[in-house]
Amino acid sequence: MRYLTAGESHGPGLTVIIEGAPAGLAVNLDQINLELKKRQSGYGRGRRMQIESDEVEVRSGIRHGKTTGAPVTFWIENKDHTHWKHVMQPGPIEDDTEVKRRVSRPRPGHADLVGGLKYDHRDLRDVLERSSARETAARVAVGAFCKQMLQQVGISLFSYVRVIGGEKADSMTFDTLEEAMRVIDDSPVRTLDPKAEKRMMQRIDEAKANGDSIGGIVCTEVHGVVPGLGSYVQYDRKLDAKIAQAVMSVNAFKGVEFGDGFEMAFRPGSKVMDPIAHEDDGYTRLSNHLGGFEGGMTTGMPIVCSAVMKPIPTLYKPLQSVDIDTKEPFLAQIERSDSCAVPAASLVVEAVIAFEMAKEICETFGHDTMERIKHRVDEYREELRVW
Ligand code: EPS
Repeated sequence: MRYLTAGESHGPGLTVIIEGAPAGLAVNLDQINLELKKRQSGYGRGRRMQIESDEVEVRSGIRHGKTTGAPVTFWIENKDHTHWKHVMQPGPIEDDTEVKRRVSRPRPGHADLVGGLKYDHRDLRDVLERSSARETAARVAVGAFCKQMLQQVGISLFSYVRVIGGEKADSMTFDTLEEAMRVIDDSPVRTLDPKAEKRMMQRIDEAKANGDSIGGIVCTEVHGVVPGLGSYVQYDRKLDAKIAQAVMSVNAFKGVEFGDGFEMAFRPGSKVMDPIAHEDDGYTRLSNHLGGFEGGMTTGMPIVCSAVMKPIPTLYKPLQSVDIDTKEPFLAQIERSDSCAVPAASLVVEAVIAFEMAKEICETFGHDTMERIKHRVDEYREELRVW
């Protein structure tokens, strides 16, 4: 299974083609649209999110509510495009900087300058239109689709915010996953700790007032995982490595860890490995410091993957940069932006992990029909009970 996205931030919209998904999967579009809505609604988003109301339109691969096995195409319209028709028109245009909304002052931390050097774009808008995090709406649609596949085989995911602008959430315990998910959905910053939530929102307000931006740490958990997904036999078959690559591909992410992650550098092995036990249901672990992976394979414990997002580079109080026409130092061009997108990004990270999980399930248990995959996963779970 694979997917490709296309589309610019202020172009007509985003297209995504998912290829290799099994036939016979019942697809709930409302569920996909709900995820898109959640991605748009975190505290700290800018004015653009009031313009957009993202919804997928199916263009191929789903008929009468079920996948056919053919490529699935989703289209998400950019409502803001009506204000950008001239700026984004594909046909030639007279050399009018005003109309083109040409960008000549690269923003530090963005793809602007390096993208310009690489593709010889003297109008940096040709870089920023595609490097924009608008593209992540398409990836959330893919993730929401994949979550419906995973649900069929008893695997569920959720994500939450652990840190925003230095404010750390305490770890919380909940009786059920559903309860935790409800708390996250009710939180404007998608965190589990109500005390930290207030402090995080204060930091966002301060950043906004100062023309600054803040980043944070998000965490995705995957539950109901079968052991043995991914393989130790070759570097490019390790599932933790594939997930790390997917997470690092999300705009503005700078680091990934599994389980206790970077904390492990401060502890001896006896406080890091997860002791093995055997129960009625088969093998289990007495802890989950390693975040659900050994040897690049799932252990069957929940996958716990955290990742750090840098503050958004577009600052209302810009940093020094150089004008690419005059080579004179200037303050970088101000583009409309968000002061914090960490809550939204938690859903994007969850989405890309959902895709890697669904892909791995297909690779391990077959691609053709959802029913067969389901049957094989059930059989495997049964086999492991007595192994
Ligand atoms: C973004 C800048 C802002 C964000 C945008 C990503 O958009 P604009 O430049 O139109 O104001 O709102 O995010 C989205 C559109 C989105 O859907 O997440 C950027 O520079 O990356």
